Amino acid sequence: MDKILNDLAYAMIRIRKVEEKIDELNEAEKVKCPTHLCVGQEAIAVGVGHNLLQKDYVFSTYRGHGHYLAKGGDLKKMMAEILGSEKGCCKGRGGSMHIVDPDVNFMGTSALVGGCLPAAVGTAWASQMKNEKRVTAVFFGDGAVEEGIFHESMNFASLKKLPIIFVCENNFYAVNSPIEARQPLGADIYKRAEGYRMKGYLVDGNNVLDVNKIAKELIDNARNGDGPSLLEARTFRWCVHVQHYNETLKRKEELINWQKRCPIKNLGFSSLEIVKMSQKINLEIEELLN
Ligand SMILES: Cc1ncc(C[n+]2csc(CCOP(=O)(O)OP(=O)(O)O)c2C)c(N)n1
Ligand SMILES: [Mg+2]
Repeated sequence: MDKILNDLAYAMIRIRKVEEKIDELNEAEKVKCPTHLCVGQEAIAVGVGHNLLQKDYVFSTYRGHGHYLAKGGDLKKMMAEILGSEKGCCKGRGGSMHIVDPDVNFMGTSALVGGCLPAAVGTAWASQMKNEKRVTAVFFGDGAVEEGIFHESMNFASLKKLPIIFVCENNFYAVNSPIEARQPLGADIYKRAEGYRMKGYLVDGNNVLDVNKIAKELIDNARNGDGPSLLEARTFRWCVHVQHYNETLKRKEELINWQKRCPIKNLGFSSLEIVKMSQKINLEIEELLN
């Protein structure tokens, strides 16, 4: 296995193990804030994050633990934040839904659906004005596409040719509402870019190599002044919307099918290799929690 593949796998397993630990802490009633886990969706955070530089900006959502870690965020500061400690990246005042850490240019997450989109566009505009060659990546869910602010943000970013990539994690659900109950059939999210004269791309969000490849191209384009793009990454969340890991009976069948396409298991590592990496990560987590 080459180094990149190994790094991508390790980063995804690390996010998964952290989310599992948070679930455990939730069950033990140690977490005082709402937590939205990203289990099943790790490949998107990792594939995009792998291609960003330290100076690049990331904005995300309340489901943002994976995005923060993939940007090089400090796991200790994140766990402290989730546990409401002064040692957290926001001194324990923000909690899981409001992770901000300028040390790694992770500029924020929001409890508001689509809430970070305009801030990300503004940041990209500032980078452009200062000719800094910095790229902004903004993550959001399929639900945010139904918000007016998504369209305003896309319009302005395209008009100004801003160095930003819009990354839509399409997990087909907003809370318990399936996408077909919310958007017209066939309204592929990536195609919305066309209306703003922006390039739109579709990728298998469970394939970290595919995400990594396309993200590199789009980030390079943005850095070179070719303007923004929209990336729709299709995936599935393995947990209920908020707090607990356990999936409801309602989505069980879909979940079983998506679990067969686990972004970690399908990378070709042996079970033993996965166990070894998991053990190392679990040790890291236990050490920092002590
Ligand atoms: C502006 C706004 N409207 C509604 C809500 C309530 N709400 C919280 S999460 C959510 C679902 C969003 O789904 P999606 O954007 O697909 O993200 P996912 O949770 O699937 O990652 C909704 C409607 C909110 N927080 N903010
Ligand atoms: Mg969704």
